[in-house]
Amino acid sequence: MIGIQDRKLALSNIIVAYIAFIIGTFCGLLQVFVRNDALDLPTWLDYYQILTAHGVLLALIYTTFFIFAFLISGMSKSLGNFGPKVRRTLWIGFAVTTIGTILATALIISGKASVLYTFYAPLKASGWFYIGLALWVIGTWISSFALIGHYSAWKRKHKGELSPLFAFMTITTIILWLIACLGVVATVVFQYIPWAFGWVGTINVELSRSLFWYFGHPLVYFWLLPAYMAWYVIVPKLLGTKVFSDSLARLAFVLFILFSFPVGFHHQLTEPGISSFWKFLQVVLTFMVIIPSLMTAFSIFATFEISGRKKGGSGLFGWFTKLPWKDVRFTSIFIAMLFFIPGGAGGIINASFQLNELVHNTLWIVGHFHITVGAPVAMTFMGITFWLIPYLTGRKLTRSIQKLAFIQIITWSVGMLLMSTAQHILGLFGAPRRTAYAGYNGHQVAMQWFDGILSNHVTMAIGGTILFLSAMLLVYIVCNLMFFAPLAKKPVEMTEFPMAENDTTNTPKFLENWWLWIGIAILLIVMAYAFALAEMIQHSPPGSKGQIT
Ligand code: HAS
Ligand code: CU
Repeated sequence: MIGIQDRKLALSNIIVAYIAFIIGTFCGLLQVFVRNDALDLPTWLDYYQILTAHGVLLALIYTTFFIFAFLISGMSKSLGNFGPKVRRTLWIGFAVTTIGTILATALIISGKASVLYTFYAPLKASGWFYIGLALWVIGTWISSFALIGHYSAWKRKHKGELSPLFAFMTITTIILWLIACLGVVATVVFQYIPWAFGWVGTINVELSRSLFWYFGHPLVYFWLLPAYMAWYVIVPKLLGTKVFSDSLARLAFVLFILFSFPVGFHHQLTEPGISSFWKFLQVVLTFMVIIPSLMTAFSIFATFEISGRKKGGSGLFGWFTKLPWKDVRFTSIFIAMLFFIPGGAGGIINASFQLNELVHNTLWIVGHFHITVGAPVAMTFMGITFWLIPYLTGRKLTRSIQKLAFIQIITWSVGMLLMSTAQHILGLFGAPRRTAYAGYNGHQVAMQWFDGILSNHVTMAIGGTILFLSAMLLVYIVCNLMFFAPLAKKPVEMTEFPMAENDTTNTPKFLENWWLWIGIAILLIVMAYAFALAEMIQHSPPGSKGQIT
C-alpha cells in the first residue's frame, strides 16, 4: 500500500483530470449539434471557441493529469514511497501545471484564444494563452524530473539491477515527453509569445507548424504509452498470469523513443513549404513506429491465450471464453484494444503519402483520433479509474457501481462506434474538418451522399449525445468512488493495485541504457529535421501578421 501522502498527490491529479473531462465533454456535445445545424450558439459563444476548449481540455489536460496520477501511484508502488524532496517537487509541478491550465482555459472561455488545440499560426490568440501553455509544459517537466529523481535514487541503491517494469516504462514515457516538448517550447517561447505580445511583427508559419508537429506526433504516444503500460503490466495480473515477455515489452517501449520523433511531417503532407524528399523520408520512418504497436498486439494475444488455456480453454479459440468478462477492469480495456485495431489501421492509411491527400482535411481524421485517443486511450484510463480511485481512497467498487461501470463503458463504445464510423465515411465523401459548416451549399447539408444512415451528421450527433451521457455516468462513478462508496475493511480484491509479476532473467541489460537510446533518437531527429528546418528558415516567404477570429 502506498503512503497517504503519495495517495493525496495522485488523487489531486485525478480530480483536476475529471474537472477538465466534464467541461471538455460538454463542449463536445455542443459541437455535434452545431455541425448538425440543430443548434445556434448564443452570440457570446462560437463554434471555434468550444472546439478549442474540447480539444485542449480532453486531449491535453484530461490526459496529462490522469497520466501523472497513474505514473505517480505506480512509481510509489513499485519503487517505494517518495522522499520529502521528490514529493515537494511533485506538488510544485502539479501546482504549476494547474495554474497554466487555468490561465489557458480562462482565455479560451473568454473567447481570446479560439485557435484550436493545434494553435496553428496565422491564427492568433492572446499572448497570455501561450504563457498558460508554457506554464503547463514547465509544470509537467518539474513533475517529470521529480519522478526521474525517485528512479535514480532507486537505481543507486540497486546497482546493476534492472528496474521494475512499471518504473522502466514510466521513465521511457517521461524521456519521450521531455524530448517532444522541446519543439513546442521552441515555437511557443521564440515565435508565438514575441509575436502575440507585438514584440515582433510577423511569424514564420511553416516553421511554427513543423515545430508543433515535431511535438504533436510524440504527444499521441505520450497518451498511448501509459495505456500500453496498463496492457502490459495490469492486464496480465487481472488474468492471473505473468507478463508475457519482459524483454519484448521493454524493447517495444524503447522503439517508441527512437521512432516517435522523426515523423511529424506526416501531419503536413499537403503543405507546400516542405520538399517531398523530407516528407517521404518521414513517411518511411512512420512505418517503423508501427512496429512496436504490432509487437504489443502480438504480446497481448499471447497473454490472453496463455491465461485462457491455463484456465482450461481448449481448441483454437476456447481460451477466449475463459477471459474474465465479468470484471469491468478487464472488459473496459479489452474493448479499448478492439478499437485500436481499426484505429491503427486508419493511422497507416493516413501515413500513406498518396492516400493522405484524400483524407487530410476531412472528418476522416476526426474519426481517426476518436478511435485512437478517444477510445483505446480513454477507455483504458476508464478501466484504470475503476480500481485506481478505490485503491487511493480505500473505498470499495461495490457491485451496483460495477454494474453502472459496465453501462458506462458499453454506452461509450456504442456512442464512439456510431460517431466515429459516421466521421470516417463522411470524411471519405469530402466533409471538411475544423469548420462549423458541414455542407457545401449554404447552410443545409445539400449533397445527397450526406444522407445515408451512417454517412450522416445526425448519426454523428446521436453518437455524440450517447457519449456525453456516458461521460456524465463516469463522473457520477468517479464522485462515488472518491467520496461516497463504503470504506473497504481490509485491502481486499478491487482495492488492489494490480501489477503482474515479470521474469527478468533473460532480459538484456543494455535495454536500460538510456543514453544509448537518447543518442540514436537525436541522430534520427537531426537526420529527419535539420535540413528541412534550415530550408524553412532560409527560404521563408514574408512572415504572417496573423488573424484573430
Ligand atoms: Fe494518428 C493524425 C498516423 C496512432 C492520434 N492521429 C492524428 C491526429 C491525432 C492522432 C489526434 O500519418 C490528428 C491531429 C490533428 O488534429 O490534425 N496515427 C498514425 C499512425 C499511427 C497512429 C501511423 N494516432 C495514433 C494514436 C493516437 C493518434 C495511438 C492517439 C493516441 N495520425 C497518423 C497520421 C495523421 C494522424 C498520418 C495525420 C493525418 C492528417 O492528414 O492530418 C500508429 O501508431 C498506429 C499503429 C497501431 C496499430 C494497431 C495495433 C493494434 C493493437 C490492438 C491489439 C488488440 C488486441 C485485442 C490484442 C498498428 C495494439 C484483440 C482481441 C481479439 C480477440 C480480436
Ligand atoms: Cu502523427
